[in-house]
Amino acid sequence: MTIRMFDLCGADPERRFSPFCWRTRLALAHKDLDVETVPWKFTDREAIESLGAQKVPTILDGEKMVTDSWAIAEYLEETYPDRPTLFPNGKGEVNFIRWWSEAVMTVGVASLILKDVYDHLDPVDQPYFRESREKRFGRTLEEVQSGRDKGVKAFRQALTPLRVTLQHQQWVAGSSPGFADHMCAGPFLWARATSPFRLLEADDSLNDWLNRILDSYGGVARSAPGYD
Ligand SMILES: N[C@@H](CCC(=O)N[C@@H](CS)C(=O)NCC(=O)O)C(=O)O
Repeated sequence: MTIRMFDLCGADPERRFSPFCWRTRLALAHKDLDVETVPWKFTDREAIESLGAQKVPTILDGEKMVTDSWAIAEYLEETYPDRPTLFPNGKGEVNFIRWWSEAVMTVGVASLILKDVYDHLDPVDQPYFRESREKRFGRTLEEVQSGRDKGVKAFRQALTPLRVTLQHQQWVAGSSPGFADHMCAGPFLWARATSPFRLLEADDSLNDWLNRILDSYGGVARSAPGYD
């Protein structure tokens, strides 16, 4: 049965940019499950609230609704145990990656591209995004993103644990990819979809891993609209 996934989009419905939705998109591809993505906008509340969800990613597997990227990964692992595992080493340490990728990567990337994200939204979503994100950050979108040429240096430095890990093993999850890789890739795919700003220097060894992610699973991420 085809799984339906509500997936955040910009003014261009093909431009899918949520870091959390990318986690789920890669996890579904990893499990080799049929998926139909449903483009979703921030102001399209009714479409997911009628299912009992507040945010995306949200999936519908038949009658079963699951929301939240971590909960979806757990659901897929439990429901499709015969498919390639998302947690080759169990879930324990992956939980650390979950919170590290959110606190360091997602927050870090937001401070570098937030106004660019806004620029890619459908005009109907822009007032909500500006108001909610400016409240969250306590500054205007323009202020959040200003000084990013300096800020990106600290962001790159903060990626050292990821960079060094990937100098010793092919994937964050070890010898094969897993949900740990999907979580770390999400923020990069978010930026790729919405901003020409370069998060990584051209000679950063992290590019090798990121390129492998982009080309994995039939190139599901590479073929999505974005800045390369
Ligand atoms: N913890 C959630 C976070 C999901 C999330 O924050 N999704 C954002 C899009 S990136 C959303 O749906 N936001 C709705 C809103 O801001 O109203 C997960 O891992 O899925």
